Amino acid sequence: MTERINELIAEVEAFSSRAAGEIEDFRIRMLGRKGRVTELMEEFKTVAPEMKRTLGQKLNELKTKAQQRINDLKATAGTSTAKIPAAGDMTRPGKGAAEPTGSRHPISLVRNEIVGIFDRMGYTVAEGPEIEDDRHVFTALNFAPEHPARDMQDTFFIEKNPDVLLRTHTSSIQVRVMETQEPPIRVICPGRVFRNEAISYRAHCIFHQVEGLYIDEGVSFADLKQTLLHFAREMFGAETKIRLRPSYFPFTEPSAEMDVSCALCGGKGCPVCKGTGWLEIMGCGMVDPNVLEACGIDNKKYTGFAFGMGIERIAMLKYGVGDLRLYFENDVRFLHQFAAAL
Ligand code: 2NM
Repeated sequence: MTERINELIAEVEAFSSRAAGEIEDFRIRMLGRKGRVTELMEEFKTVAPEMKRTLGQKLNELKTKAQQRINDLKATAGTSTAKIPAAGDMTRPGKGAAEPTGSRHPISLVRNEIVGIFDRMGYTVAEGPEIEDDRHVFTALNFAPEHPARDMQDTFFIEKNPDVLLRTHTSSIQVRVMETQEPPIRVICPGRVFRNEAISYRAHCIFHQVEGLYIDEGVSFADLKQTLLHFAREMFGAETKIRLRPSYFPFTEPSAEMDVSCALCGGKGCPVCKGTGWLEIMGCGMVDPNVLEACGIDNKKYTGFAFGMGIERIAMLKYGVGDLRLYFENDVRFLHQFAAAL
């Protein structure tokens, strides 16, 4: 009998469950009316009196242990599922960056960089409508009535109305600024522009420009040069050199194209600068007095300079993009390459 009691004590100690049903079954099997412990209690009545003391103690130990074990298990039964909140364990370590992060478009990156440089020189950003009228795109900017840019082949007109068109440059924003603000004026105008071009790797009917304008008393070509030199050094590095070549635009006189020394070869000549050591990046000049007059600014009192650049071209140089069309296709394989840039 001692042996059977010890076996049952071992069984009680080994038993474990979190399921309330299993624990109740175990209780019935041990302590129920026909349970193992109850059976032994019955048997105990018949043992020899000299055995009663030790066997009685053993039997009590078994009964107490079984009862204690069952009570303990019942107290924790069901907790593993019932008490965990629907969201799961909130203290569990995270899975890391499971959601892929987005990236800025290279055109936005370069635009933000250009705007940032001029912002630090005290320029403010101005924007304007993409659908414009003839006056803001051509007439106020000193384009002659028969200028070829006014032709259907270069400009998108809307519904055959010659006075509703898509802007071909962001200078139309600057006309709106000059019409409404008194000098001193310092604005930087980023935006989309539209030209009726056949799409290829080097031309597109939509592209992006940033143009700048500075008007005050006594503004000279020297101010233009120093401003653009500072811009070039900020944008392409402190070692960058600039050169200005004479050019022509209807809205500036004199006009120039600005080149920067090629950052890839340091000016020695390489395939990117086609052996010249220079890269053309923008047009500029002193605002034509006719433009100031057309916009209601006293051209005896004020002078100004203006400049304009294509964002796609600068982004191509900066990121080594060989085909303009990539900027407009929004292929994620292209866009993801700019995820690290800010
Ligand atoms: C360029 C080149 C040179 C320009 C001129 C003006 C305005 F409105 F003041 F007349 N805005 N932008 C300008 C001058 C733009 O882009 C190649």
